[in-house]
Amino acid sequence: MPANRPRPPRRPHARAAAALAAGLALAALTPQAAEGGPPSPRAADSGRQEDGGSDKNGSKKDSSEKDGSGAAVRVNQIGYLTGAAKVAAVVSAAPKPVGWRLRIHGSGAVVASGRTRVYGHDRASGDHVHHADFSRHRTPGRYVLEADGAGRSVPFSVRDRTLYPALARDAMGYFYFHRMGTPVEARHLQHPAHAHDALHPGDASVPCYRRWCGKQRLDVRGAWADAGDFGVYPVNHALAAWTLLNLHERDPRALPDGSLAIPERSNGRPDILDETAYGSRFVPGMLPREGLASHKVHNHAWSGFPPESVAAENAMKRSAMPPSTNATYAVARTTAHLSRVLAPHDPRRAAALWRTAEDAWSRAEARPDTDYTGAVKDAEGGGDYEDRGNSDDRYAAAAELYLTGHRRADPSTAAYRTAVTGSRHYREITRRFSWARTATTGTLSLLAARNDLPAADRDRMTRRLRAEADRILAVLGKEGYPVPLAGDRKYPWGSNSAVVNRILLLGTAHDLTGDRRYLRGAHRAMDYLMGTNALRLSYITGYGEHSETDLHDRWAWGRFPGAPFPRGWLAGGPNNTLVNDKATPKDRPAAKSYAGPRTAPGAWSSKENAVNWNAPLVWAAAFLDRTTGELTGTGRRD
Ligand SMILES: [Ca+2]
Ligand SMILES: [Ca+2]
Repeated sequence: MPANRPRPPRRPHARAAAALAAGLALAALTPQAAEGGPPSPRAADSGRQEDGGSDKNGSKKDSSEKDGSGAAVRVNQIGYLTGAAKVAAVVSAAPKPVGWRLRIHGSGAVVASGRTRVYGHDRASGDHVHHADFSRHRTPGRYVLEADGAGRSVPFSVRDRTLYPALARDAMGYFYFHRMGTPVEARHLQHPAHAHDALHPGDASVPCYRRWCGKQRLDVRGAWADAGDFGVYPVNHALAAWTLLNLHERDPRALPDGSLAIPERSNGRPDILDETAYGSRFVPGMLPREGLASHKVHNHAWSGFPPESVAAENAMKRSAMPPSTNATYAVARTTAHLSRVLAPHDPRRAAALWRTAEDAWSRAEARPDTDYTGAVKDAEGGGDYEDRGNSDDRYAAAAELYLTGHRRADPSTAAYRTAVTGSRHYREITRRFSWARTATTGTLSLLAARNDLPAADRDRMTRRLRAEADRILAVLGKEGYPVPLAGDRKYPWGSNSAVVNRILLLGTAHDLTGDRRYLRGAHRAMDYLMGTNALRLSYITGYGEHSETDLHDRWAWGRFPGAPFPRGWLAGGPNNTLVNDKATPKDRPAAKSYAGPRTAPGAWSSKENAVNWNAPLVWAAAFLDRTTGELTGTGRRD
């Protein structure tokens, strides 16, 4: 790696997530700052973060009140369904309600008006917030919202048709963009300039680090680059793949054949399955001839930001790191799940995946206590993905094996069923699920796929899901901005992924109960991501007048000068739990702990992106699309 490249942190994403999952005292971690430093980082509290909101003491008048820019009036920058809750957040120091007016964009005609409700001090942001509720206005059109002393919002729509017709597709584009092992072609990309030769075709034959598997070489070609780097990690991939496959199981009509720009778009199989099957090709290859699966494959050193060229990146030394039980259960659950959904379309591959799943399960069961910890000797150039608990991984794997075995009427099904019902995680559902805390995905699969569990057990799972969804709504309803994260706590690394995962739980709760409070709550959480937030920033690239444009992605950022950043990528989001870069501010309230514009190379703590973050964005977009009719009066699609 050229010496003048900034050296990334030691494994930020994995370290933080694992620590959160394990409930460790994060203060005890010792983040390592990047060496060298990013090119021309802007001061953390410059630019965007000053264009809205009072300062942290609440004493400074909002800049928009002075210049009339409207930065203080925050809306969903795309818009609202006619029957959805429509609540703008207005940053105003006024102690009493102020007047608001909804105007037609263009003519300026007032179509609704009222007075704000004073929310007051928002702990997460430090802002003094008012709410302007214009839910009763249901006439489709383009509008701006204006509040006394705070200016006007950006223009937005009220729609009786789907709000985000292309978002699920755009967000799926993240996965094609990150394919490795195959050329990424101009005709399938949003911007042809992003086309490039195959990254890491050499993954067809990778050695084991320090020969932990002898002289064997593993074939792990065919994967998605994981989180703006070039590593492949079965434990993290498992969550991303699960999320996309769960979307398909809940809504088989989502992202059908022909819907995505991918090479497999006209093969008669749903494109969401094609993309997930491509990204999961490497998974069986993580198993050596015997024993546990490699925990991860990555370079021996961090790549440049960005790499000089495809050839330079492909020349990086790269190995399969030592094995773990968790990775082996991850291989089992991903292959079992994929086998189940591919069975109607590709019985041969489904059968091969099923054999791999059973093999991986047996290997993990034979060596149940090989955790991947900081003590494992491995190379520097990838995420850690440390996980000291695998009873959850075992349960999640057993659930997928049981469901697939049941579908196949396989004689081994009874044993997997017992592993499910006998687990202490049986029926577990928590909003804090993650790649390291996986039991919830197993339970949600039990609620998605046909099985022979007692109806009473399924009822209990649904009640738990409902209770968890109620907690999510309670948190969202108490915050100044519509975010399902409690403002009296720190925001975690990848806080926006927690938001989309909670939309997934709300969506599933809505599907199973028909309760529209969960649907409305899911829209409110999307309002937060789309600009009703402390930074007046849409965290989804290309969506909204003020949307994120530079994420911490080694390949997308800087390699393609002049080409726009791809649309539909989710930024990690504000994070004040563990900040170990130079661009993310450290002295701001939780909801403003986010790096400013054009800081991507040094902003991994808040601008990272990841397969397991964009997958629930796909899920959320497809869910909101499918349920549009419920909030526009045209009924359910299905
Ligand atoms: Ca297809
Ligand atoms: Ca675990």
